[in-house]
Amino acid sequence: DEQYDPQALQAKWQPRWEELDPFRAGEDADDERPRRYMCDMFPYPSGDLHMGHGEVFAIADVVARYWFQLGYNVLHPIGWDSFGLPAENAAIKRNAHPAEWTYANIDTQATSFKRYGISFDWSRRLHTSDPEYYRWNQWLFNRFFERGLAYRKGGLVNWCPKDQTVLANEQVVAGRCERCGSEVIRRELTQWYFKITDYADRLLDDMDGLEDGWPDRVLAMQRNWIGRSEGADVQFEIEGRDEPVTVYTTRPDTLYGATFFVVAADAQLAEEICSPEQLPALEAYRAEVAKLSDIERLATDKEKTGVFLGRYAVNPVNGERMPVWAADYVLSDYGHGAIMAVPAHDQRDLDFALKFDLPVRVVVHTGLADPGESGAATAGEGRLVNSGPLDGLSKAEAITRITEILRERGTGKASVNYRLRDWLLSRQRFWGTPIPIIHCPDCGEVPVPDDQLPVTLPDLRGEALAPKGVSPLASATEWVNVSCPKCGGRAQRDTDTMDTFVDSSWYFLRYCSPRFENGAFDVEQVRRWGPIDQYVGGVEHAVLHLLYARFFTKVLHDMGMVDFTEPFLRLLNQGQVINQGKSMSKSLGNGVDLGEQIDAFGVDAVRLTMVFAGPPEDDIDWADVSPAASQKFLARAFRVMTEAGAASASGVDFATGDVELRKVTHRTIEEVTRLLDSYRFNVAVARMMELTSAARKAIDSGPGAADPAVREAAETLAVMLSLVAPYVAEEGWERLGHGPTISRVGWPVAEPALLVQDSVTCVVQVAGKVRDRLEVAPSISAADLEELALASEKVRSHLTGAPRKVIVRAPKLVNIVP
Ligand code: ANZ
Ligand code: ZN
Repeated sequence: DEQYDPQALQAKWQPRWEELDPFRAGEDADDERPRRYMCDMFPYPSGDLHMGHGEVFAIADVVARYWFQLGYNVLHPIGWDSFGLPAENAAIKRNAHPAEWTYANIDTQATSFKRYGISFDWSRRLHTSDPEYYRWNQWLFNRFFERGLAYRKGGLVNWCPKDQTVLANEQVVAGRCERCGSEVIRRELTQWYFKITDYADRLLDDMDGLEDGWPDRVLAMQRNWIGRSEGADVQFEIEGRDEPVTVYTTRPDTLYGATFFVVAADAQLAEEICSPEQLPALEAYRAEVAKLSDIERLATDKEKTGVFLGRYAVNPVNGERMPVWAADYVLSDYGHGAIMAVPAHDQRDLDFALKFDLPVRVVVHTGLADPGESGAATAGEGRLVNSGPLDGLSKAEAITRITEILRERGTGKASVNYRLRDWLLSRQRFWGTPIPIIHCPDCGEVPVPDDQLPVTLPDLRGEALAPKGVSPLASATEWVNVSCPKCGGRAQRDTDTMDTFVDSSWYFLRYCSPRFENGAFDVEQVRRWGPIDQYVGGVEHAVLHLLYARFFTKVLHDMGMVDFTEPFLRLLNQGQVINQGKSMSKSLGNGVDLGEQIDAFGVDAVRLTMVFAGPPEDDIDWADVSPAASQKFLARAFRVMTEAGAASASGVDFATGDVELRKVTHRTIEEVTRLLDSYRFNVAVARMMELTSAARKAIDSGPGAADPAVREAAETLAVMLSLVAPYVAEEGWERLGHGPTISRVGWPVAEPALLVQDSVTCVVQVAGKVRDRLEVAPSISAADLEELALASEKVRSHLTGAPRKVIVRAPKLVNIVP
């Protein structure tokens, strides 16, 4: 059959691939091939695969299949991130168990992945909601607990009123729940945390080594999220209070310009300091502040608010009395929850001063207008003024000097602060990993012994899962009440589950030995495969998953379990698939269904469209691309392979083929290789299209289908296409007389002799006589050719000065009139 029928090819090859299983990673210890580890961020099983999946997996598969063709021993696993809220919400709605929805969706997605032809090693498949997986979350929790890296503390936490659970800082976006969009409120709760702040410096410093492999914007987002800030702690006496209050400042050089003092309104300190007369005003103000998110509180354009606390702080360097205020623009959980306000050089302080009529004193002379009058604080460089011993110094000199002075007097010291907070781990929801802790009235927090793991979830379903502010696990009384592993007395299980980001922080290590029974992963196997050479996924994980996974890797490194400190050497963030310039959404009605696209155009055409649309980082507007055109191209490629296969036998000597076509083929090999190495996949596809056209021309109006060069072009095309359109490539390969499968037959290598650029001979005449012949490129410009001709020794020896006239007929003739 000469017709290209994508659905028929899918029906033919998918079952054969399942049988052949060509993408199993080599497990032999003596397998000498160099190894590569490709990992796609694993999917969440919320229904069938969507267009976004279609894009990311198509792009990652180009790289993985390229590595297979290059002869690497490739690990390319797949699994599911299968705990989480949507399953639970669906279960409540349908009065079912979350597992039913979850595993049904996993099956759907697995089937779709197989149809989509992604080069996975299916034998390593894992699901984080399997007890055999989450058992190791618990085991790792125990290790973190032993090291003091998992701890419980009380404090104000982010609470989503709709999902009825706490959220990590990373899950609060612009004051709203990352999942459901509800406005997040603050609640006082005792919760489990991972001590990621212990690793802040290393998380920051090790990013230097990722500069070449990671997108700049992700590095910038992580640096900003960790937010290392260098400055000084300065102690201020408060009149009528024994204890001094410490503030953190990045500008200790401006200490002489501090004219008032501000305490975070919601900090304990505010009521400690407050005079009795001002307490009612403070209480009223606090009630207002409690309604705001951090983002709103910190917004620079927000009208400043605050209350005077009826007290004075004393500036440690000049003894000046400064009124103490409480305000919401100072946060209780950053620095020390109190600041010295320098209105001349800090805009927020200036706004506050102007609102409440507080003094403004310039201490850095910048040459700009007086902030008290202009309303614009000056933060730039300048010389110090009004600052006693600092006068005349630059900003940097003054920072060094004042820090010394404070240290000598014992009222301050250099200090570093981070924006990063510890990772809040506890969730008051059902469908997650139970925290393996037993609370004993006598022994306190007792980890469930390793040999009793996993602590599996009790069998709750439907209404029992409805959010009620405490974990649904608390209602499973039999499950909750246990005896203490230490003293045997009556005790209770912790009823919270872990943030599902714990699951995704180490799954890529589990892939190396997914059935390992003696630990989270086989250290030897991770040594073999790790770290991941190429990680691919969405930029929305820039500060969540990617930061947590880096943290876990470092902890595991410190435990001696992995020998690297960064999990992902290279990171690719694919763009989004949008439609008509907008994100796809139900309300806009611009959704495109991946399954429907595949039914209409075939897997290969959809994959090729995804890869051909543009650079992998760019968004794809589905309204601007044409899967129909992709399908037409694949039909052309199919016919070239079919006709070449029918007209000649495999194994012929290509060297006897048509040289012009051979040159095109080998130049294509050379260029496509280079383009793939630099991740310019869309341009690589364009070159494949050109090769197809060249082969077509050779068949129709050149040496004909039987020419060995046509077969060479068709075989080259098949291997290249196998990265993007595996079905048509596999079929073409078979029609070219080769047998299954094309998946790892080897990447073609260009013959240098065929890469030599064509040249033409240019005649150079002086006064009508031929004086030289030059070999030049056919595409040479007239200006270049003239320069070349005038530079020739043979020509110059016949010239006495500048020529009167030069007539250039590129590329064949230069005529010089002396
Ligand atoms: C005096 C000063 C003068 C400041 C000046 C800045 C400019 P980063 O870079 O984010 O670390 N600050 C300190 N603790 C704060 C808190 N809990 N809430 C809100 N603001 C706080 O910012 C550090 C600066 O933010 C500190 O330096 C302090 O203001 C303020 F010309 O101190 B600065
Ligand atoms: Zn006990």
